[in-house]
Amino acid sequence: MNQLQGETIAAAASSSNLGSYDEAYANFNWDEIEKQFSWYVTGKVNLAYEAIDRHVDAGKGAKIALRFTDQSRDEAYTFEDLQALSNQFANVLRSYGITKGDRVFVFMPRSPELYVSLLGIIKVGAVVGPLFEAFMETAVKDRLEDSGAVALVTTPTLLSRVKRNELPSLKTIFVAGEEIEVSEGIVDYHAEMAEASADCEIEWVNREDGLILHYTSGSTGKPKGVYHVHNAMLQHYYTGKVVLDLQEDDIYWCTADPGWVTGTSYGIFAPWLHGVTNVIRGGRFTPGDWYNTIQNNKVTIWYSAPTAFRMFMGAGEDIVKQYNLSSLRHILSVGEPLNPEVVRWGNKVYGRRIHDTWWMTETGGQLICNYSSMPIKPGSMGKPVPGIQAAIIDDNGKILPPNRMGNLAIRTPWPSMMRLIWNNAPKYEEYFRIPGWYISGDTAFMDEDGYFWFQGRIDDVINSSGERIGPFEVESKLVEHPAVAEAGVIGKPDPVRGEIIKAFISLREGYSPSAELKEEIAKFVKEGLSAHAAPREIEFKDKLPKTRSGKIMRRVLKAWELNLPAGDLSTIED
Ligand code: 6R9
Repeated sequence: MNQLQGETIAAAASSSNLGSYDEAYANFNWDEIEKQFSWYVTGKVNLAYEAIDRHVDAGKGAKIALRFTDQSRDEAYTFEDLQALSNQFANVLRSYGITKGDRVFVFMPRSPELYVSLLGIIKVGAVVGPLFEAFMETAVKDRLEDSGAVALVTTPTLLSRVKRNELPSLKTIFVAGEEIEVSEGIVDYHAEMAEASADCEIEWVNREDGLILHYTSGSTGKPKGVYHVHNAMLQHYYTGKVVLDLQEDDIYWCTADPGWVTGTSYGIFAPWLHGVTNVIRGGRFTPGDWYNTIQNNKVTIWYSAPTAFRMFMGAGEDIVKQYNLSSLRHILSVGEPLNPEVVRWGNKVYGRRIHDTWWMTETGGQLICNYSSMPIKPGSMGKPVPGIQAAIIDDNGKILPPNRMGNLAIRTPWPSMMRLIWNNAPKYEEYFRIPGWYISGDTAFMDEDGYFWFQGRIDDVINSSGERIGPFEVESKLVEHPAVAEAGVIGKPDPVRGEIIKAFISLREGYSPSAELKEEIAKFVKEGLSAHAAPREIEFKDKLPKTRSGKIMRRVLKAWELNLPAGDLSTIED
């Protein structure tokens, strides 16, 4: 099915939290994980306590929890600092009547205030809704309206994008900035924080009480509010241990914004549940800035995305040599298929393997991953996390044998599984239409060794002359060509073949579009992959349309091609 299946990169000899994958998988038991938390004793829980206060109670209050840098700030906060600040904000929230179950949104660029606010919201038992700072008026309004948000934390600049008069449920807006003009419903965040007590009685909730609401775009219609509960922390904690491989002295950097689920589950919850030092970098930055962040903070674990790794590959090897990246112990990726070429490049240039991880907003945590103790097959997402059963099934729920492409499905339930789509029960039920399974909407196959190989979103699979082709395989071959920086592949309707493959390509520095180059690239795929997988049409673009989490938006490419409406574009990058 895939000519890459035989290639493996062995695990490094160093020790890891997981140890033998097969043993961990066979002996796994969620009860053992639960025993590590205080709720096992009290029956009540609060994720913010487990992430921050518990470490203070355990005598680690003076340890650095957060190192924040952007163009204008460079600050460090201990666990004790975060405990006090989030207590203060929890008290501010309470003084405005905000209580358990309320939806409170954060709409601000990455800053210490964002992280403090988010923790404070969780401490009062409210449900936090993080938004990308780049959202414009309609995107903000849709989400606040659908969720019935009662409060929002934002900055003076972003406040102008909040249509207050059209949002009757939105009672209070906390504005964090200088010289805030206070008026009905507009509160000066810093002034209130200065007055608030740093002691606070945490709202102890049930495991199944609401934690976070992440809006994510479908291909059509409005974004869906994916609702997660405190119980998800079991998955955050366990995957933090065995996938991120978090250990006491690690300096951890997840590059994702909290507007994306990666920026909360693994940018906040997993690292702090483990009490490690978390590096947060704000602002936009160049490859040099990224490497600088690793070098200056002595980052040991780095979690990023294929779009970033492709950018580094494009920027080349020379720039890597200008930095000392020797602190790095473990590198991970999520969000999109990780092209084998990128894994090979990373292994050569960083001298470290890049570990792909697969999961979704809806799954709340990592489900299929590569582990530091297991061989990597470049191009494969790896194997199910212990405690998770994954399979490839057909549309009737029949489990398919190895090497057959089908629906990537997960046995229900698991601790971080979404519990609701806000206001949209029919949408929720679609994911569970086959009894006993969660249907991801991705297609994949599993090989004889139990490794899973991503093929595409169901809607993206191409059918050309009766052959089913996953766009990812073609895109990965395309980025092996020296001229290609990024590629997005779609099926274009064709009267003879059903569909033909069309590739949209952005070129690397130093290459310019030409008919010869198109031919050469098509030939490269034909010879390297197969004739039926070679694009019959190629179009060069300066940039490909991407989401804020770095995913190439194939449905936008398709809409361009077919002159159709592109659906919800609120998460597009530009
Ligand atoms: C965490 C996150 C989910 C969709 C998912 C899939 C794609 C994510 C991937 C991957 C191939 C990986 N995806 N990780 N595809 N390999 N390692 O990304 O959540 O933004 O909801 O996206 O992203 O198509 O279904 P979300």
